[in-house]
Amino acid sequence: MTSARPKIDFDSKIPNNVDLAGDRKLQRALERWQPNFLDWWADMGPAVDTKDVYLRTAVDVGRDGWAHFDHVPMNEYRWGVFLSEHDPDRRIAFGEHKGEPVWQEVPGEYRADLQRLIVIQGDTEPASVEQQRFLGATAPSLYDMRNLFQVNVEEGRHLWAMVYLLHAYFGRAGREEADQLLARNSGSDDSPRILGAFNEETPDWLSFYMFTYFTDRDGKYQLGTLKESGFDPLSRTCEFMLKEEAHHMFVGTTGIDRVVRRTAELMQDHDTEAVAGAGGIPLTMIQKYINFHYTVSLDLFGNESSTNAANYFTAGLKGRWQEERRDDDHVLSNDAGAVDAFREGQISQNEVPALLALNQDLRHEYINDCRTGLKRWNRILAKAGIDAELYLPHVGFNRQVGAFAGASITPDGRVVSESEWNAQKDQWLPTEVDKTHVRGLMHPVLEPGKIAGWIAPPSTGINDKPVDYEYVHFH
Ligand code: BYC
Repeated sequence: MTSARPKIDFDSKIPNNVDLAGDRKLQRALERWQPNFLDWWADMGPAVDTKDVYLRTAVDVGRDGWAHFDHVPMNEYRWGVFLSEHDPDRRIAFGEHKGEPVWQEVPGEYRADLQRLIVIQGDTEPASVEQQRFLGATAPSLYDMRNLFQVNVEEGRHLWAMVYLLHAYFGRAGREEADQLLARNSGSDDSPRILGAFNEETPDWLSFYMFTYFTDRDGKYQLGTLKESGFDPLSRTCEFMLKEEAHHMFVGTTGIDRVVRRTAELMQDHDTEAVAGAGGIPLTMIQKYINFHYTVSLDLFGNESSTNAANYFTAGLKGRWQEERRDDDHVLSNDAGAVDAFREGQISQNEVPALLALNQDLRHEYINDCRTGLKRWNRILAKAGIDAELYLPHVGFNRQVGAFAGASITPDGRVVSESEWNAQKDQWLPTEVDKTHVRGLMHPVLEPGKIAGWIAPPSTGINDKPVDYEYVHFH
């Protein structure tokens, strides 16, 4: 494989490796969008006033070293447009165009579908920044505050990535969609974000770690399928976004590790499961937060049986997770698959053409990946000698989208009456009392190296810096 490293222009207003300077019209259009983005960031981005933050900035896309770390004032962060390396030999790996060279321009017949996929992806990025806007005020340590802001600036960059595609390839309609990405807002009554999970609140740090574990992980899988796209600029954009995404999931995984570790310590110290009085988060509450965030994230995979997904695949727009490693014909027109179904009050399965089953196929990969976190957290509990396990609830529990939408299924997969479900739901999902307890623990800890009492410290710092490094400076 030959691949070409695109040249980086870090001096222009918008750092990029897409030769913006060579396309004045596009450059001007993006430079007109830039102040609107900065206004949105000021209104909707992190609400805590800082002097500067130790942040990673993308400066290259090569294999060795793509990021630069330094203290930067957040509003001076250099949000740039970066596509991963270009492979001139790349061919479409699936669908009816399998084997043809990838497209450098949008094929007319797929314009609407591609635009829709890019808009949905783009909509989630600023939504998450809006959801996390107030968390900085209650950060459990400077290390965590820095991680929050890192996630926020990179979601901002991912918005830039999608806006670049809309401006560069979708003309006036694309520019209008780019404006709309700043006009919709998470949780707004009049113009909410497109997907359900992105209109939920992230009011406390336990929710933040759950969001970065479960919801960012949907991002990993959706970006992984768009990375397979026959539309090469989308593929290359997503490939690079995935690099940044890894840290976001690390924040979630290790964040929940640390909450579980601290809860285990408190359980041992006080010889009780009821650690709320000792300033901790009881395991039962952690389980409820898992139940909630996991199930709203399952909804992000759409319907189990989807003609949209079939059409995207056949057209070569959205592939499967690790498409090229799959051992089949990559066309799937003669294959069958099974999808979840809920019929006459019973959990069952439907046999459907494999092409229709692609959302469930991706969800299956996602669920397996989610299980790795549960194993880690249960290992922490076992090591502490605690005889309790956290788990993922049944896929039909608490669903709003797909076969199980509205069904009354318990976390252990029993179908019950609606009244029984409602009578028990406070044992399964966070109640106002739980949320109030968790929020009540959220007090900022701003001294380097110090940590809030409800969470264990991290085992290492960022970029080889010590845990007690001054990751954030204030005025
Ligand atoms: N909420 O045929 P179906 C991330 C709609 S996260 C509301 O099953 P499809 C990130 C659906 O739009 C990754 N509506 O749909 C994470 C469709 O509407 P129309 C974001 C929903 O298209 C953390 C209708 O129901 N990226 O990056 O197969 C922080 C029929 O459904 C929902 C993507 O999602 C829902 N949950 O599947 C920051 C990738 N689910 O056509 C970032 C792009 C379904 O009838 N999106 N509907 O009007 C897609 O690939 C697909 O559109 C979906 C839905 C997987 C979302």
